[in-house]
Amino acid sequence: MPITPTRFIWMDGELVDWDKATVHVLSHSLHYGSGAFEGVRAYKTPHGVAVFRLREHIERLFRSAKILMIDIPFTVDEIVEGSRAVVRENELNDGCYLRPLVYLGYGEMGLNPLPCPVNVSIAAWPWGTYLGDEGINNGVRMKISSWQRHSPNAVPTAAKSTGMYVNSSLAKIEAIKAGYDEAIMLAPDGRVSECTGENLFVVRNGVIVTPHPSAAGALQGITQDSVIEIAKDLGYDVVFESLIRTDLYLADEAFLSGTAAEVVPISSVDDRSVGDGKPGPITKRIQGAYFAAVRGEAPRYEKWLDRV
Ligand code: PPE
Repeated sequence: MPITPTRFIWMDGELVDWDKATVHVLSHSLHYGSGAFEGVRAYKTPHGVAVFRLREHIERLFRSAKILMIDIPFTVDEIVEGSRAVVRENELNDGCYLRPLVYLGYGEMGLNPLPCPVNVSIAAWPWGTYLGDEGINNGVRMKISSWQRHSPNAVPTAAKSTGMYVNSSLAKIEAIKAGYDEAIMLAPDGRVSECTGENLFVVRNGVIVTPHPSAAGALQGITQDSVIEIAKDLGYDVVFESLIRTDLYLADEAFLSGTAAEVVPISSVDDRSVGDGKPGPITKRIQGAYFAAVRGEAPRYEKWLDRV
């Protein structure tokens, strides 16, 4: 997905011109994947642009850093304010995607990351639908990947670490080359984990089921959490439960959730249509309520909006 440049990127406390926001080729994270990042979206609302669940994202960034033993030289408040500044100063009033990144910079080489300088950047740019307008409206075709999700004792799946995404990218390449939109990854025990950059839900007999992030070795999604709250508010039962691949084939409805992707119906898994292959009624209701929440059209979820 192409990036549309904006004016400034926040780097270590300063707003730097977009073109000057560069790093040295010997930066540690570039070699060893030793960084952590976030993906956050801001939306246009009737009362100005608002970042969706900003503090929760930045708190997760700090949890990722903790797992990686990276000591971020800023506070949560400073990164939250830096994120707001990037949206404000770039005048991204119609909304945008934000990418906070913690990376180990230039100064040390070798596998011991502990002596490395810790740098933080926050970029933002307008970003359209991640899996395409067609996907968001009519559903995406999924393939179960031959690439397994990491064992949490090999690469910690609770950390949104840059290096972890080699695994996701391999799965994504495989799915795209085979003509699908996105991949579903199974955990080492064979159970459904998540997608390359999204969590996954199925609907079975009116009950909404999603794998528990810790049990499934998946990222604890903030969109997943939002969907669960919205679904319960709409009166649905939501349960954390392990899923196997045939649960996906036999689901009445299925959808995925993520900040970049938002809420996207799944039309088929491994060429078996989910339900009748069209977005199901529960999926559509939840998707509609999610978009109303992020766009500031649902007073109940104002608490999730951070105005810049
Ligand atoms: N699982 C993974 C592996 C993941 O990367 C994401 C977010 C999620 C689940 C959903 O988490 P949340 O955004 O909190 O609901 N993926 C980010 C990166 C996407 C990318 O292309 O890069 C995102 O959605 O911003």
